[in-house]
Amino acid sequence: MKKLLIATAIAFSAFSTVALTGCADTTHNSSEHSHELTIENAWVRASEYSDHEGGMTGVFATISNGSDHDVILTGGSTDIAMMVQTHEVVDGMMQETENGITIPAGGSVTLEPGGLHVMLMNLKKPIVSGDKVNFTFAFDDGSEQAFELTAKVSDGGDEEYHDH
Ligand SMILES: [Cu+2]
Repeated sequence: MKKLLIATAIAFSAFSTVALTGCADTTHNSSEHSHELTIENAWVRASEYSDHEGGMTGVFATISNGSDHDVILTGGSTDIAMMVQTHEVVDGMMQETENGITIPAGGSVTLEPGGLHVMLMNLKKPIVSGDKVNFTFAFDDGSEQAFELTAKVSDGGDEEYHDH
């Protein structure tokens, strides 16, 4: 048992070193891409729809594109959900967007309850207020940005999740 723990510790520290090196390389090489995308106020919603396994919820944020070309948010990845989609709300009903969410050149888009959002579906674990959820935003230029989101309750946009 002790040997196994030591082996795990060594493997983990080796991984950390690789991860840090990768991070440094990204910083040097990303002038054309990821530095021009700024993600602020990212959070995940806690609600009656997310508080059980198999539930769903939305990820929200303000995304700014400082580049001179449009960038498309294609979705992202997380360990906590089986499926991640980009959604919009039309006439009070949410649906998957056909081509991600476009962040216009020099502009910004706010994902918010009742509007555009990234949907986490078929949750593997409940999400309740205060939970930390790792989520990585992914864009069509190949860039990604990882966050640890804090789950919180929101008043607005409840109709987003209602079945009709
Ligand atoms: Cu949705």
